[in-house]
Amino acid sequence: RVEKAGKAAAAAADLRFMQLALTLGRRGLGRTATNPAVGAVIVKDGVILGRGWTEVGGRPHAEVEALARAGEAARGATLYVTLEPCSHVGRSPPCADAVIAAGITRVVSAIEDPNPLVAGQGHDKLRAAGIAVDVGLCAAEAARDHAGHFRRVRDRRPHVVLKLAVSTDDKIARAGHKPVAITGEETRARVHLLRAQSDAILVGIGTVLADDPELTVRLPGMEKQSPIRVVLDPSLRIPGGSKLVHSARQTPLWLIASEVAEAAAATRLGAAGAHVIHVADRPSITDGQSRPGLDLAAVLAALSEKGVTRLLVEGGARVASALVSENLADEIWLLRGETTIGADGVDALDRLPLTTITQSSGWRVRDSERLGPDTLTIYDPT
Ligand code: AOF
Ligand code: ZN
Repeated sequence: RVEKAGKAAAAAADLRFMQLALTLGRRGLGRTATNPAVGAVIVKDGVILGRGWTEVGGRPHAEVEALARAGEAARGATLYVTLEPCSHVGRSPPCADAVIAAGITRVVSAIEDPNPLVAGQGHDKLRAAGIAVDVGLCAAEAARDHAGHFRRVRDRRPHVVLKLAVSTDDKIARAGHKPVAITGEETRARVHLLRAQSDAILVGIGTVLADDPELTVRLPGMEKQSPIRVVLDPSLRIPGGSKLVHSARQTPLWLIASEVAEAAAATRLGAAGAHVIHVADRPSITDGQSRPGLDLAAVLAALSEKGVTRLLVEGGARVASALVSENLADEIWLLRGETTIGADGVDALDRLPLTTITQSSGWRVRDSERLGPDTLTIYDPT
């Protein structure tokens, strides 16, 4: 019985340290692309000797940081890490080699790295050096945190989070797209945090023309963590006087234009600091109907190519429904406020009822919470 109790205590300690590593890793979300935001903790006899997370820009890697903190004390210690230590020579030598050289005797790793340069070889290298390697603790949490990296290496597109803020009657704006406050202060703070944890935010040109949004992070102390702002603007209609164009020199603004967009407009917007990316036109499929517009899959491929791994889509109805009907949304954040708009308001999804998400076997609730007077429900595809 003593042995059993000891095993349970050891498992509980493993879980606690891995959860700490996950928390540390999340500090880098939105700031490490194209690298995943990894966390690492080094522990000996229950004492934490070093903590690390992937630094801004993706280097140094988490393990190297934690090993540097632990120094000589790492000899004989356990490393908890939220992703398989790398085995490839990248911008610095492989983390697996550093772990071996430091004398770590056990590695608890949350999940294998699907990057073909690694893909199990990091774990193999550690085992070959005589290190005890346990893989899979908190794998689901780690997969969620690394979703951007996994999508990038597996599907050559970003992980896409679709945010929808709707009224009690499933509307996102008043008739004529007149803006209206739907959700409150708590929701705003939560959305800004989500922005900071994303590499880029995307909206359609309709949202820019209707709302003139800034799409930055305005949380105290986090103002510098605004992601790249991306606008789907096939014919480059964005006004030179918009807040987005005005702030393009402080916070990057990428405009996704059709191949046939006017060259003069591209030059003018480029001179204002925007970066114009041309993508092929292809009718997107909404509600079984083909409609002209940018090829969303091509847009996502172009963003991935440019290093975006975590993309937040904030509107409007047309982009949202195209993403949903083309199965390109990986998560949906449905924020429901107390406001009621009325039947003449703008529907959350263009030509699709919201029940396409809320009452469909294609989506299931992962999480639900109150944000002041509002509710946030997060849906995952089934
Ligand atoms: C780790 N620890 O903290 C991270 C890893 O371009 P490089 O050389 O930085 O390598 C990038 C790859 O390293 C990336 O695609 C992913 O497979 C892995 N990221 N690995 O051991 C870390 N961020
Ligand atoms: Zn590494």
